[in-house]
Amino acid sequence: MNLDRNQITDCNKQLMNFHQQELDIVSAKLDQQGINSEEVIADIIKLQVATPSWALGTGATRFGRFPGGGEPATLEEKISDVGILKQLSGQTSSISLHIPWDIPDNAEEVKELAASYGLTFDSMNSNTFMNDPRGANTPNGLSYKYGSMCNTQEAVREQAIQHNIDVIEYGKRLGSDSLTVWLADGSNYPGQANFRKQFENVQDSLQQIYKQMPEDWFMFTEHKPFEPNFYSTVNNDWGSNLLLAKGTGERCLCLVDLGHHLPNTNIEQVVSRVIMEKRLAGFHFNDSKYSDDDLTVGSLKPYQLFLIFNELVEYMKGDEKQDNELAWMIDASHNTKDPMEDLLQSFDAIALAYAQALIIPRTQLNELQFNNDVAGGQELIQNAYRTDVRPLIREARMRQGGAFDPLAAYRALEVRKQLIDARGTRVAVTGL
Ligand code: LRH
Ligand code: MN
Repeated sequence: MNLDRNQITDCNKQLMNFHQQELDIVSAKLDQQGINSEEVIADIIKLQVATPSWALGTGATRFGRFPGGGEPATLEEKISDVGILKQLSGQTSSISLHIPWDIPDNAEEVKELAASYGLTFDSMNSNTFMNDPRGANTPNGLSYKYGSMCNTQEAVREQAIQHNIDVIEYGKRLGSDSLTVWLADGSNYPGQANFRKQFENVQDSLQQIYKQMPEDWFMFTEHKPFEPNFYSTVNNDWGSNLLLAKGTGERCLCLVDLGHHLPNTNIEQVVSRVIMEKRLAGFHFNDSKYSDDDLTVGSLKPYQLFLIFNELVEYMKGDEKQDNELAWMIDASHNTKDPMEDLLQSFDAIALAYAQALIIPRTQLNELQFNNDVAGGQELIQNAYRTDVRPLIREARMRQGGAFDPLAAYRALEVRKQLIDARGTRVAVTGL
């Protein structure tokens, strides 16, 4: 489904004068601080966030699932929905697939379909955390109940390795260039497993996959402290993740899922450490109150998101560069919201935090930090956080044919109603 671009332009018409006034005000204010608003707008346009295929339908918890209507049931429908998000926001140009949930019937046709919406395929996610009912991720017909790459049984590890190689093959045909490996592997009780043997099995398995990975591909390993295992997880934190990445190869990098950190973890410092080691893959953006809640980005801890982007802008505007482009991806699950509205809000929160970090006068900040002007440094970054940068983001969207306010346009154009009219209220489980 393609939206009529004129309808989006019409949505902006009512706000145009108000927008221009606000844009002039903030541009003048930034100009006084030596910040070029045109450069900020250009950077915002460049920040394209991948949409996760598994977040286009209603998510679930073990306590139930309350699906809305018009949800995508096929890979083709998911691609079409991401096309709508791109048209409305101008902030997403790729889709991150999860195998076996998104196995393409014909990869070349799927690639063409995505291209017709201006979309490409971002990182490919493998899945050895559940036994696919069709056996699509268990080529040897063995269960991942006691883990996959950490499993004491070599045949299970071999099966997990083969599944990841299969995922790479799908990715090559779709034009992706990275494999994301999140492992549920771990244990539920003391005495159940040997920490070191599990870690070494995972390390060895990642090395075997890495050897089969094309030279121009990257592997992203993703740490998580717990769930679905509740006593230990092999790749539990940034330390284990860094060890695994370094033990696997130069092009194995650490993916930071914001929800995969124990309460009060200083995630912006984790990001700084991983960047210092030149091993940052990128992000699974979301937000959380308690654990891996997969809530809308910036909905609980927007200041933390800003502080994380402060570390990222220091890296992006600095001289030291990693070989890879950082991967910007959302990983969320929507239990009570329209998935499309939730994703549009997440794109907005990411652009806001990025823009706020982009307007921090970095030279001044370095001076204040060097002179131990504690309050001065704090005030400087808080001033950026408290600056209304929304006119810059609106302008960035409009320049890409997007809506000033994508969520309002989504509702005004009755997109969900159109999807329900087209697809009905059938229930389709296409992910978590
Ligand atoms: C694990 C995780 C991982 C995905 C899954 C959908 O919690 O963050 O990135 O495979 O969610
Ligand atoms: Mn994730």
